[in-house]
Amino acid sequence: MSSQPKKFTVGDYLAERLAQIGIRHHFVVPGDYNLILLDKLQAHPQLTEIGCANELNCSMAAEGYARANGASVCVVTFSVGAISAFNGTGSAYAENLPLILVSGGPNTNDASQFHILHHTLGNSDYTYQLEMAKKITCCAVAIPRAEEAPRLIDRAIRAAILSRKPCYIEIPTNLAGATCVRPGPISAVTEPIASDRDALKAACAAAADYLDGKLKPVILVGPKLRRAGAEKELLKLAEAMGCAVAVQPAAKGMFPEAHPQYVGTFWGQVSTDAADSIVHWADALICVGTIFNDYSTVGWTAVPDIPLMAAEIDHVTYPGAHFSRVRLSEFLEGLAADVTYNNNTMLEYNRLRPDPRQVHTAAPEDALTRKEVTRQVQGILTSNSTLFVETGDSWFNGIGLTLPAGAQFEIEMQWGHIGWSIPASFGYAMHFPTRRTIVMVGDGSFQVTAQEVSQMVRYKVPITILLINNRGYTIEVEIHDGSYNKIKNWDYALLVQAFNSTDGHAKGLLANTAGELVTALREAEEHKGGPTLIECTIDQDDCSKELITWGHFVASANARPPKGRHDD
Ligand code: DPX
Ligand code: MG
Repeated sequence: MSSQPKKFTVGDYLAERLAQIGIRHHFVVPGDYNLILLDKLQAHPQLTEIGCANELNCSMAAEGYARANGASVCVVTFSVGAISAFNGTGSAYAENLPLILVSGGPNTNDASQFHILHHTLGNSDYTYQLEMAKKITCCAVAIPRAEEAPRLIDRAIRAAILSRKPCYIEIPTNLAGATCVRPGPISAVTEPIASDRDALKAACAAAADYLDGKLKPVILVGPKLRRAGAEKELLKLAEAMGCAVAVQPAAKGMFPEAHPQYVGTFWGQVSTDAADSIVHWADALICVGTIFNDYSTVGWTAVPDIPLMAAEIDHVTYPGAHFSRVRLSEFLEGLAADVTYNNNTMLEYNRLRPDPRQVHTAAPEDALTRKEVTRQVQGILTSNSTLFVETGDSWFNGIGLTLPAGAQFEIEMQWGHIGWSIPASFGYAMHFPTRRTIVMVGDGSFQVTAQEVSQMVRYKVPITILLINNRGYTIEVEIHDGSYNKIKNWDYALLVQAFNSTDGHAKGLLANTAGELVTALREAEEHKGGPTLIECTIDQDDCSKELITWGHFVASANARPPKGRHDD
């Protein structure tokens, strides 16, 4: 290729591998330890550099990009940058996303010469960052010599792609431009590990047998389904079985809501569409990529009390059996071929199915409420929408919505970092510029990562942000109240316009009434040259009843007294 540099370097090697695995945008914050590396990445014709305001946001933007693209990269400088980026890397770990965290590192001569360097802890041991990274990635490598770069870069990227977890690659500042061999075939990095044929066959046959002995099977879908790339195969299994299909809150949208077998979101007392009635009636629960944590089980009150059959990303476990090296998509497809049709739970659910909710439409002059915001968001969702819902009451407001076929839903429920939705939606929209990205975010969360709106302005990304201003940390109020749950109010609409400076096109709008929100949403839809933030002011005590119920149970789980030897 004529555009390729004559001298091929470690930086070029990384750039080529990133392009080969489908990365088209890399999220960066510069610093003197990574500048040569950034030059090399910039020089690659298939990579576009996206600058971020800080490394926390940069890592979260990459986290969002990985949701859209399947993998992502975040490039930062040593320690001052990387340690902030560890937060988004933790999110990628918790949320099962292959985010490649790349950090510049000290010159390879400095450690042996006992030099004290800037941006470090002030001693000459520079291994601490690599050691920290090992805990929050599936594979962490530091390149000691250019000759080792191909092996270590390939190892880290392969581990990330196969395990759907982040990896860490540290490239010393004097190695990014060092001569390196060219990469070999990319299949050596990306080729998936196939299921063990015998284990797969045995798992499907045993699962079909197990289900034959049950009368009331239900499928429960969890967030790892999409990470395993097995949504189509799940649909096949569901249709072959004919049974009810519920989703966990973090898996909303992973099974089509318009499908006749969809029975809602299961999370105990705050379930939607009476999903809990049918899940509790089941005598077999096929859990596909599920995560049972204190939030999804509503403070451990909604742990199903029947034996679970758990189909995971790379293994299957259920009462009396375990099969390793079975890929989820292959297992679901194989079981779909072996299983017997049994729609008992669907017949029962159709008798339990709640009537469609009557939603009151507010008059234009009515003060804005949470319910009215949610009703209007429902009205703008189309097959082309992606809805991001932030930690806070936005979770409950978003989960209560009905997704039209094709609409996507993004939530970060395992990590639960307030502020995630702003950079993550930005990263996501860089991959999907023609989808309409809509964010529901609280005032407290917005304050954590507000700067990243300025990148939406810079890159002219038309995201619609509904900022729900209830003057504080309401979800925390429901879990445990105190003066720390109050925050300083901002003029959010004005702030967003400040990001415009002389050349930006963000819109900041304020909606105090139902009518003002209608007008603002219309303006947002027509505005294509940058983001539109609509500050929706609601009363401080206006929150969903699901949040209150859930908050009470989570608070009791948090408050369990320690169990010591004397309490046994
Ligand atoms: C905290 C949370 O305003 O939403 O709807 O008012 O609750 P609501 P806001 O965005 O407030 C969010 C706030 C403070 N959680 O209620 S959920 C603790 C927390 C966290 N992440 C980080 N720090 C603290 N989840 C980074
Ligand atoms: Mg709030």
